Amino acid sequence: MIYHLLYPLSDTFSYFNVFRYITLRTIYATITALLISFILGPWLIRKLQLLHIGQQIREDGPGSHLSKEGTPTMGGLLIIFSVAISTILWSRLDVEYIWIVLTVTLGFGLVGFMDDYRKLNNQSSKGISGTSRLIAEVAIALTISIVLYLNPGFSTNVTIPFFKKILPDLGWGYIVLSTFIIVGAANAVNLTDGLDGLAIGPATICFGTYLLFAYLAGNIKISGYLQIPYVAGTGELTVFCGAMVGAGVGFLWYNTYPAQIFMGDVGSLSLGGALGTIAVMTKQEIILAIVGGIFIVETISVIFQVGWFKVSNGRRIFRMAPIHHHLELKGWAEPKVIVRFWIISIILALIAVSTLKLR
Ligand code: 57M
Repeated sequence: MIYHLLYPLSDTFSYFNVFRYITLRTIYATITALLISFILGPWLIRKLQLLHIGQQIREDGPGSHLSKEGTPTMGGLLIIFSVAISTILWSRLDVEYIWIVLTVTLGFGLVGFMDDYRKLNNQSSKGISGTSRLIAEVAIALTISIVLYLNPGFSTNVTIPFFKKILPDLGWGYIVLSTFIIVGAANAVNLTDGLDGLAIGPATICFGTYLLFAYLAGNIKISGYLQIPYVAGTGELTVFCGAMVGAGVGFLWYNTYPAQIFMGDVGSLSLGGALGTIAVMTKQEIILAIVGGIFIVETISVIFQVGWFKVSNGRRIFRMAPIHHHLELKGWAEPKVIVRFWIISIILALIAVSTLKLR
């Protein structure tokens, strides 16, 4: 919004010319989202406590979690609010991709909110049925994927990490892949959010990595030099990713161990849905499996555990899935699991960025 208000005045006030730069607007989007989170965090925590919007802890989980009963949840509302305000303030609102990613963030956030609300109403850790939730998520992701498919400026080629010459064109199949990535990312982040800061840390690192990818994909010269797909307009997604980084760090201030607030499904689903959408729109779809490797490992641990549990009549591969609970039950202290997962996320992000040159 600021761009549309002030840049046109740059003929009269030349210093307003700075607002044309994505880098500057990304920096201030990050700072704005961070400040909103810092300032509103304590207020929201108090409000949720007053409204008794506290986490229900399952009996069959790690014993150490029982003391978390009643921790304020739905903190994802703060993340979504900070990101939305900051993005609308600092990005160019005439770029379709901004509205697409905001729609997914709010849409998946609404699905998560309904799940959280149902858990609170039932006073149990069971929310809306998995099927209803999945149908809603697929409906949102499918709509977005079709909108992108029908956009003449958006390619249905898939970027394969390490191979610049291999760009398979999936045609309408891209709609299926895009839907899978968005819904998969949302649920992978959701599964991972089981320890203090365990989801927001890697998610913030992922958005920081895609901040770079979006900037490169939106710059015709640099994308040409790196031989990565140029997608006109995705440069503005740099601003959104900056807002996500700011909101993520701001939320982590209160979600770090011992957490004063949980993000809830409203947060985990919106973060993951937004991340999957960014990966698709920047044409860095597959590399999300590297950048978001922590989310992939967490999800695979669940798939293997549940699968083996069923085929082996109740035997387990892990002491408990997802893998963060397995490590807890092996004796790793919660902060040790969390920080080590952050370190792995940083390493994966660096590897992912390196693939831009290793191709
Ligand atoms: C999402 N939610 C946390 C919080 C957060 C199939 C099965 C693997 C599904 C899985 C599941 O239910 N996943 C749901 C994970 C929950 O966190 C809430 O949910 C939001 C995110 N969606 O924002 O509101 C609990 O996680 C802890 N937590 C923190 N700090 C945080 O910052 O400590 C969350 C955020 C919170 C709190 O305790 O209550 C969750 O874990 O449910 N189920 C599981 O993950 C369960 N595993 C399991 O059932 N394993 C079995 C299956 C696979 C056969 C097995 O391995 O034998 C575990 N989760 C819980 N208890 N709570 C174990 C049992």
